[in-house]
Amino acid sequence: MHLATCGRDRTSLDGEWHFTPDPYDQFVRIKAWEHLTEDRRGGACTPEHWPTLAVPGSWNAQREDCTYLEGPAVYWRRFACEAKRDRRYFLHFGAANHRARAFVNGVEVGCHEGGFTPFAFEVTDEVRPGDRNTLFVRVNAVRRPEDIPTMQTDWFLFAGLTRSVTLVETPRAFVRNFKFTPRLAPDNSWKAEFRVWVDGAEGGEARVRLPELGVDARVPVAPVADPSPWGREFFGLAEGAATVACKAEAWGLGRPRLYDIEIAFGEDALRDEVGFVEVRTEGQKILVNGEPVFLRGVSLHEEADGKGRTLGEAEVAERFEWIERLGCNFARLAHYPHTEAMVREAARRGIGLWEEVPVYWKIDFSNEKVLANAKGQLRELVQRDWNRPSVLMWSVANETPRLRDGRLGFLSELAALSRALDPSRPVCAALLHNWVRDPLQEVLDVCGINEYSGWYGAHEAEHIAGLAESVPAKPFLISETGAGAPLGNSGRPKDEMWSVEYQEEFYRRKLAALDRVKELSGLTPWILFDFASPMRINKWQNGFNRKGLLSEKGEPKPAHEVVRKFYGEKAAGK
Ligand code: GCB
Repeated sequence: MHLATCGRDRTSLDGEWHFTPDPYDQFVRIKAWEHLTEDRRGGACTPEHWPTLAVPGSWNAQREDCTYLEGPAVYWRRFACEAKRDRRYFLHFGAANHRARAFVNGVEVGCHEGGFTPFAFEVTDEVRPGDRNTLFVRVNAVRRPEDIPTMQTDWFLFAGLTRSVTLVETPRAFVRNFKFTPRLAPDNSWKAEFRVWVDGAEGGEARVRLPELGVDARVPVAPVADPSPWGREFFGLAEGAATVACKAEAWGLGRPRLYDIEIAFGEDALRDEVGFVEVRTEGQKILVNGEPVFLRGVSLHEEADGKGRTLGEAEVAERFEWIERLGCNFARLAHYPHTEAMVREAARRGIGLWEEVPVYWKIDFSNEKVLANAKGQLRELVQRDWNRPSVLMWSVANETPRLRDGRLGFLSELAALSRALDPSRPVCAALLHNWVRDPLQEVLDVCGINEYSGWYGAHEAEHIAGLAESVPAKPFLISETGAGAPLGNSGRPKDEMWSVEYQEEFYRRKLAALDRVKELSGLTPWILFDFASPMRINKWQNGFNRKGLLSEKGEPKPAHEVVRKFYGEKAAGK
């Protein structure tokens, strides 16, 4: 179960860490965490001489000699801890891309796989009072066929400790996580379920308060009978739920109403923000708070020019300014979980989100371990973000090949897990539109369709006209469409691919054709801004996927205005 940290005592371990590439895997072979930890030889042998690197951050983006290094590599730092007797301590990693092992004072405290979701290791028994605790983290992002993502992706790796690291202090028994599920009643009031998980106690009573609404609910917790959906860290936790009627204002697209919430157990408390929103599907419509919506979206990668996959507050705000300037009420966070700060900011701005796990292209669907890894990543994402009203749907995959062995069973299990964890949100996936009905559509609640005619393949208006027939009677949206053009490359709109005029004309034709598909629930064009991709090696690309409506620096291409105008008209109800 995810360790929620909102409103907790935490010590940031961000900053400069000592770092070394370790291509021969010396660290593991000589058990360096044992030798280099104690200053046995007068300190001469500690890693203090390794140059430093900023955490959070990717080594690929910070050191020229590490641009294409996948790993392994080792980080080291000292940290202070009060190590009080009656408290527990956890090392919390926002993300480590993509396999990590951590060692505190020479003892291995845990390992983790999956490059985009948070995880925490308990270190209560290892920390000592004082400021000389040592921490090694070995990170490895060498690609393997059995990884998720696997050998080939159309995005740059950006390996390392890419998100913040903190030391979390808790009482012996504490609130590990909570889940807030609001349901809209026919009279427009709300019934909210509060589910609470307590770590370190057999039972007792949690309190949930929403001061603005006068809610003060008691939630009895007890050891749970079926821990299967919650993940291995669940054992030793207690769980309970209470349902409360509330008269609250709804959170909606463009209407970001949030309420403070406090979840307490004994002396421990989490403080967070929640929103009252309900998402469901009916026939071919997506309903937000009972009203059908058209999702004016855009896809984006988590990337900032020169900073890799590590966004600070300024970059998060800038991305939302770009999203809003385009006239969007929705964004697809492709192709893996983005930083939690993006999801929180979307909640504050009233922007809906599609969130996704990196089950991308040709992963090894017939391997049980791969399935377990995918489930772990999905579980960590859903448990991190299930309380954010901005999340409208969970995506379990992108463009997975229809005829691949084991694929349907694998993705059906992921869809089932998503529903077990969070039955309140539709399950979706991005599918490749190729005229043949994909059996995965039957498993989903919302179908995303990646449709590139006019870029990959001829420009066929009929291709679009047939869209509605190629999906079952459920909501669908265009999860990708787009054309590549580096900023400033001018040419003939009709036939000069890679020119900004071709891209502009592509969007004119595509949007006009899509506008005739009355059943369409929305679109998330590919993509908001250009992004780094080592598989893009022709002269127009130069290591970048150039399908951005903006350059990687945020400068608009002519197609940006075409999409902006279309969304303006859609918002005005034309
Ligand atoms: C796709 C993929 C996306 C690629 C895009 C492209 O279908 O889902 O990851 O970047 O096409 O540009 O070809």
